[in-house]
Amino acid sequence: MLPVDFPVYLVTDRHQTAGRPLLTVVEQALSAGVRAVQLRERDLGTRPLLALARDMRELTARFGAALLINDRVDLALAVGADGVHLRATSLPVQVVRRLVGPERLIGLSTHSVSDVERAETDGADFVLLGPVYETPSKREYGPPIGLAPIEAVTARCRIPVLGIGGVSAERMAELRRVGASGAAVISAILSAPRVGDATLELLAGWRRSA
Ligand code: TZP
Repeated sequence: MLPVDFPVYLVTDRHQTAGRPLLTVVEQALSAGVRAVQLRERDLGTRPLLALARDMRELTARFGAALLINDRVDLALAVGADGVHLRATSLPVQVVRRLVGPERLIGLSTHSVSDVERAETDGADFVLLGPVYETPSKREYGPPIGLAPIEAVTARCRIPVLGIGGVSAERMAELRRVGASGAAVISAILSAPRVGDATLELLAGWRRSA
């Protein structure tokens, strides 16, 4: 199984690229050092999502980066993705593990310490915990939970925890200080005027705090 050693996990949203093609923007992020991408185009139908997942597989493989598919175990298997990213309403982790086997990564989106503890018991490989900060789309994800739950859960659990929600380069250091294994971002990369520079700044923010 691939190790969870990606401090920046890029989550896609083709509506947040300021009109630029998603694959172009993701390629710029990969060139600048992103090593894991979650394809999360939840409003795309199955056939267009399959086509995009194939392109994304080819692109991430070219950079040796991991590709996880949001929610769609079938599409993850169909395109040979490295894993699946689940949320509370997805198939349960144990069911997905039986489908994808021991080698593929299972990530899970969580919102509380108890969610993370359950994810670890259920056999998820890593979790996203958030929203940590205010995000532009805060209503969809609920109020920010702050850093305290990350600090509490990383002290108790071994599963890697990545913060999500409103993460910027300046915030990478404090996430690392409270024990996070990285951060998942959408707008900090996809909406940046210069995608490569924004990616380098996030990675440098992480490294500076070591
Ligand atoms: N889950 C919790 S917050 C969030 C998701 C998918 C959105 C993160 O987007 P951004 O732009 O990195 O704040």
